[in-house]
Amino acid sequence: MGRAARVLIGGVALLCLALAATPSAAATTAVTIEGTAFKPSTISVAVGDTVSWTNLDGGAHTVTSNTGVWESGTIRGGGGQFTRVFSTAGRFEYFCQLHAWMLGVVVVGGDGVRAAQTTAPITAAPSAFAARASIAAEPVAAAPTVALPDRAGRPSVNDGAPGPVFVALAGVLIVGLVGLAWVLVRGT
Ligand SMILES: [Cu+2]
Repeated sequence: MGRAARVLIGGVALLCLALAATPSAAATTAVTIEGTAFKPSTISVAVGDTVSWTNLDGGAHTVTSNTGVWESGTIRGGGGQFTRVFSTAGRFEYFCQLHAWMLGVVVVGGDGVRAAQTTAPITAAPSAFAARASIAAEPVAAAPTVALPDRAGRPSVNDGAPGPVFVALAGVLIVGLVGLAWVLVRGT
């Protein structure tokens, strides 16, 4: 075998090794939310993969980690999405805060990890009380401003009473009108 052929074979072998050592590109696994359920409810992905949830129901849902690892917030109905990258191996159970019976699990890891963890039953969501407390903590849209009477228990500086500038202008106006009327009456 000539030198050129050996160099070529060596180069090709090195290239193959490099390609084999390169981690495969991270994938995205899709979960749909429909019929008030996560479909599929159990998925297994590799470390570094992305999971994307798409809400096909009419109403809102959440994708909430049972152990507080993540919180999607409200995912609106009609196509709202939430995506998350799972960068550590493990078993991650989640539920919907608005429908605590909606349960799912993402199993992240090598094939050995996944084989063992994917078949384990999904445990129940945290208590409804915890779920409600967590929902209450979410920011809500500001209520429309309503003019209220004097706030109870707090001394009011200006509520309901005309300001000093207004009083002064009204006084000047009244004096002027009275003066004008007096001039008109005297003129006739
Ligand atoms: Cu829901």
